[in-house]
Amino acid sequence: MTRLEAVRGDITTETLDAIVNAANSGLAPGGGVCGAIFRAAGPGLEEACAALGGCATGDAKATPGFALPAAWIIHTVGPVWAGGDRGEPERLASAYRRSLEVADGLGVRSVAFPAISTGIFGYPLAAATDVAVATVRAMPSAVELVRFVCFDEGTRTAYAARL
Ligand code: AR6
Repeated sequence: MTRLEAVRGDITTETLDAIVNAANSGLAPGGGVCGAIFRAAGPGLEEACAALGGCATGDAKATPGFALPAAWIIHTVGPVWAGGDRGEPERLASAYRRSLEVADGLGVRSVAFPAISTGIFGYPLAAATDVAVATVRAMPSAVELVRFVCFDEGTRTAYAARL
């Protein structure tokens, strides 16, 4: 059984086994939480990401955490919101599922997620948190703790309402 919780915070300071990055398909630094993770992890991360050959929307790939407290970074690419009828819910669910599969492959027991797609990618917060919580709950996994790390109070409240 995976335990789910939501906290307010900065995911780059999380001390769980792995943190998830809301990445772009090129696995390039970018902005938002992704830019913050690249800055905090240090230059080794860019080199490691360049060797991965990108990541499709809905897929996930791991690198070490480099200078981060977390041992691993799981890079996943959520969908860009385009109105909701372009497969966005399925692709967002896939990003959460694939991240947990990668976490299981690494043997990690605790994973921190940001609110994937709800920033620059424009996915409406309420709908995105529905997908995040339902998908993680439905996914059989050896991960014992999933922590949704929310950068602002509105996001934390949205998760808290669903947990
Ligand atoms: N810790 C936790 N959450 C954060 C942090 C942080 N340090 N910083 C921002 N957030 P976004 P997306 C929240 O835009 O929508 C990038 O350029 C933020 O407030 O980071 O999936 C990538 O390279 C929001 O709630 O990710 C991609 O090109 C959430 O993280 C694109 O943006 C996600 O916002 C991905 O866009």
